[in-house]
Amino acid sequence: MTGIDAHHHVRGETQFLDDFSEPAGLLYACACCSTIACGRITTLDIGPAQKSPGVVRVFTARDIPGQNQIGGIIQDEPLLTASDVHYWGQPIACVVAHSTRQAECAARKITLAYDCDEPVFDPEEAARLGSFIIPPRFMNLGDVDRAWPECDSIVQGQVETGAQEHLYLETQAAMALIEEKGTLHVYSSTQSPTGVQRTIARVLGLTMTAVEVEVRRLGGAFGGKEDQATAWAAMAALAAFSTGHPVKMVLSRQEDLRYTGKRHPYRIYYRLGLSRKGRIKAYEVRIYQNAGAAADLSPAILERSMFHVTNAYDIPNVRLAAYSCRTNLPPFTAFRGFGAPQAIFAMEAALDHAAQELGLPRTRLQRMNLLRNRSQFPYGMRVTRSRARQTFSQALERFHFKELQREIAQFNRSHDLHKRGLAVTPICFGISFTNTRLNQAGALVHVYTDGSVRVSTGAVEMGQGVNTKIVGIVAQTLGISSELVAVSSTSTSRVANSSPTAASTGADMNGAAARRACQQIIARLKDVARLELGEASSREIGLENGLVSVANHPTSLTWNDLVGSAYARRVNLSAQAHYATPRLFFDKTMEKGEPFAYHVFGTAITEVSLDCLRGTYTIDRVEIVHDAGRSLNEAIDHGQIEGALIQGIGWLTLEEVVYAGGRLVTDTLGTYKIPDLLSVPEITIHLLEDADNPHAVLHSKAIGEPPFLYGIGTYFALRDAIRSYRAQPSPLYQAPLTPERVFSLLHRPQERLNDHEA
Ligand code: LUZ
Ligand code: MOS
Repeated sequence: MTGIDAHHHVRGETQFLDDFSEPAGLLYACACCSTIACGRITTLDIGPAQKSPGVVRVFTARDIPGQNQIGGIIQDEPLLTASDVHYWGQPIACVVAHSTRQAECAARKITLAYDCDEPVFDPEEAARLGSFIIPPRFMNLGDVDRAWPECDSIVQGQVETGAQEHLYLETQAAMALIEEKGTLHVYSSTQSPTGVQRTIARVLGLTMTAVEVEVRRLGGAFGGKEDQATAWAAMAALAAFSTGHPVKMVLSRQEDLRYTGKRHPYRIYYRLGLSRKGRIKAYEVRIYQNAGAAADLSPAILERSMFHVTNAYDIPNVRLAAYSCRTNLPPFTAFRGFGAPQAIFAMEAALDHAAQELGLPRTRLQRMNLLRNRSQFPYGMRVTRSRARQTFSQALERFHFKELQREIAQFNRSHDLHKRGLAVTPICFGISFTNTRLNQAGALVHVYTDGSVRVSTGAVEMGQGVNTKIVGIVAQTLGISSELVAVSSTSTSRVANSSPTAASTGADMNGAAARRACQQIIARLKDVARLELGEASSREIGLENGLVSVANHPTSLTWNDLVGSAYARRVNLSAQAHYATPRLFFDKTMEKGEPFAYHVFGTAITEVSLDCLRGTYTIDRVEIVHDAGRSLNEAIDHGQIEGALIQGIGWLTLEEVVYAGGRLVTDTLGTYKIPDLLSVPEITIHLLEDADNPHAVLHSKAIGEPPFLYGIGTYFALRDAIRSYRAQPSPLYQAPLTPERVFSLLHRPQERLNDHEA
């Protein structure tokens, strides 16, 4: 089954928020944001802006009727700051006018003056100043101190990963309408309708029942709309609530780039101890997360980093310290992988370093240390069904790794100025929100008297295909054609208290809830079928291919007749259901528990070519064996793997976020580069066969985030190629590995080399 939106997408007919038909009297909002990184506002004069043509009203902190607070995990972020400025681009005022242009023009007339303080941008400097988002966290497995003396080799080093812009095609957007009796209907481009609803209620001093938030679909999100869609929706709601007019707020690309948070930059220090043969004995990591100026989702992201420090490896002794550092940059936020990519990159860097030190192939070290069944993670959980070894060996065999390795070595011997590189990347990603309470979902299913079915869940469609998967689950459960099933927009009035569509759990949890709702309806319909068929009620009634079956034999009773009969007999044809992922728990005082329902495994092989004179490179081929469970939809899963891989490659190669004095320098697509069609490698994906998974709906596995990690192979394949040209000094693993940085690794002055390989 192809994606249910595909037809409309390719014809350009799909409606995104800014395409919705505009209500009469619609006003347009624009934010006025700070132009310093740290200090206090001494003058804020909105007078000239208020007199500007077309302006209806200018809002500042003083106009907020409820709490001026949008922080989710920690209440440390005002919607509009009245005094203290913590980052360049922090919202101060919101201008509402009859056109976007008029609002933007007026926003520039707001007069601001500040007392400036010294900003802090470096996470370790923030840590030295004691500037943390949450108290540092520590986690231990085994005893590293007793393990170090037993190691034959110990390497230590430093890893730096950069920020990453989400670059969803649809920028942040919201439209708020007043309904009768002072209630609001808000369309928001958010992954978290309930989060937006809760925050708007708080900001306006309303109950949550007074605010309905509705989401049709998003033009991409990638985590960037998990928390950070809220501010713009709250501003539109504030303006609509106060003026009585509908208000729309859509960020321009440049506003979106400048004002919204990105993937967190991390600095990580590692120490890895191994036996002579390459068995890992001990791993110590210190993680500095650059959180930016407010908590946003940083504590949860740090937690996922902590849970992924050992990637797909069994390491008996681990010591970990994790710091979420408050700096004067726009609050960094969720981005596909949610802190795991940084931690896993550090693990792979440490292994790369150790392989150089021991003079062993990196793949040997990887293979020797892969997770086994019952291996324990530092957070206490044991692996139930490790597919780390299975995917690793399959990838190497299926894609003829040995021959490839030989061929590349041969190529590198016979070429001086062109080198090729190779890397294998096993991955392991835990599925469930690390915050246990979020692991619940709801669904509402209606069967209409013509046999068509409408399903609503808390899931937000953002191009990832969750609606298509849910249609598939509903059709399969009811035994009817998927053409009979439609998915409603996501609304807080249809499904309440939904968790954000995030953590790769959208289809898992909402699909499971939808299936449960269908099962309730089926139970009632089976009773109706027994009455209709007059069969012995002991025999097994089924629903398949639109027909009722008895003991697996189709009868002439159709789905439509059955539904009609149920209605005539006054049987309820609607059901609401709830799903809560079973067994999860986590004890933060012990830092131990079972935070995940299961893990996703896979292995990628990455092949690159390097032009050593210029520092330019191509990513030639990526070959992947991935554990998707029993895929709910292979086309969608392939698409998710390809997209995530390319996004991961971008993070580690081209995409460089640069700030100067806290102001984003790379604030256009002329200066911020993402992979384009021509830089995409040849991708081969093999989904693991016979891969059941009892822990998710219909034995599937979550797909959204794990394949992002395959991009990590690119970095190490490039380092491999660079080493073939020139031995490298003791490594600082710094990403992104832009052509500029590659050039400097290839050609920097010789005297600075402190050679490990020569
Ligand atoms: N969001 C969240 C996430 O709130 N908690 C998580 O554990 C998570 N993991 C991945 C992506 N988003
Ligand atoms: Mo998330 S990074 O919104 O799954």
